[in-house]
Amino acid sequence: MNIGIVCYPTFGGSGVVATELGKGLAEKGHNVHFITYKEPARLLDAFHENIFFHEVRLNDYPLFDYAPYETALASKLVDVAINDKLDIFHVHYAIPHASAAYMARQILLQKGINIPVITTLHGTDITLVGKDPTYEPVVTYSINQSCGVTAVSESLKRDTFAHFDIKNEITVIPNFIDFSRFKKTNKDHFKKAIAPNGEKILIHTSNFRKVKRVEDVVHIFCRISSQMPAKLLMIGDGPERQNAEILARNSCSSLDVRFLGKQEAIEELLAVGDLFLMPSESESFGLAALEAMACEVPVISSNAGGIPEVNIDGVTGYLLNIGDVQGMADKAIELLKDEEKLATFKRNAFAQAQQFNIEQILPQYESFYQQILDLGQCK
Ligand code: GMT
Repeated sequence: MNIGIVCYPTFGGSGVVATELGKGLAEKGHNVHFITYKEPARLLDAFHENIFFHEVRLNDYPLFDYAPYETALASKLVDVAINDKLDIFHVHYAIPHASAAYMARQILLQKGINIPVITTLHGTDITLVGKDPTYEPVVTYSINQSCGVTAVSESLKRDTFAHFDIKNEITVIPNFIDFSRFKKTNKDHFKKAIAPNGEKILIHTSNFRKVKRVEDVVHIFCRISSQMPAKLLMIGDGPERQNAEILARNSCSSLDVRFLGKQEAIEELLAVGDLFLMPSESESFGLAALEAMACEVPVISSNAGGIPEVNIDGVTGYLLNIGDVQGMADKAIELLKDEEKLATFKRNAFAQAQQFNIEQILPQYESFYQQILDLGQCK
């Protein structure tokens, strides 16, 4: 198949899932065309056969306070669809990708070319940004006009029906993990450098947006480190990083907290972790938690959104109410102090992550594509 994938090219979850999906499809022999404003972060690691990148360029014009990205994207989709004989558009994150693809599809139909649009909903496109009246009518319309719609969790599917007037079916295809990359490896030298006295290592990775409650991460850690020797690795960057750094400096030993910024080889950092912290306000799935679990790191998380579909309370970690930093710290301390239980949770985390093995999930996307193509004409 010739597949056109539209996504945000950043380290954010939807971009990561879209890129890993594209890489997996290309390995199976499909031609995958990424159409976005920058080469996706996870494509930069190597040259990939069957993968093509088409940059959406925005020409500067003095009239524009805001350059019309959606128009440029739709035009690029038309161009790539014709020249590279695409079979299908698969857009990740509804805003503005679903409406741009809808526009491209209409233009192509006028030229006698029928290219179905599949929209994958990822989270904040529904639970936060998309339901805002600024975008809601267009999001509702473009979801309803998509030929196929998928959501990354049952929770996100429920939220979509709750917040929007959706007439389309939504198929849940969960996020996935590539175990050839995310696996426990021996990084003892690195562990020694981070925790020279055998301190337990806690990890948080995110885009440091408000929804991640990074200040909670610091509060939880300070409570833990007051009870036992521990270190915290804060990985990623974003608007809340500075507040979290100031909080860490003022509330517990800043020597025990390291802010590492954006990192490419997350799996190497996860390899030294004992516990992952995800106190998010909202999380449609929690891909970062799954990445940790694949590397045998149990998770202390909130019970928001789709997290309970990934992290199992009392088995792979613990789930507490949003904002319950004391409860999260107590559970973390309990687990970190009980070596036997910690080892069991690490094994359980790995076993649970296996359910989301790319080898099982990727064929679900392939058969979904085929199902949509077999429908022939849609809307
Ligand atoms: O979490 C973010 O802010 C990034 C966002 C995105 O779309 O890039 O992540 C969402 O999609 C991920 C991949 O499907 C999910 O694992 C995240 O849970 C989801 N984030 C939220 O719902 C807040």
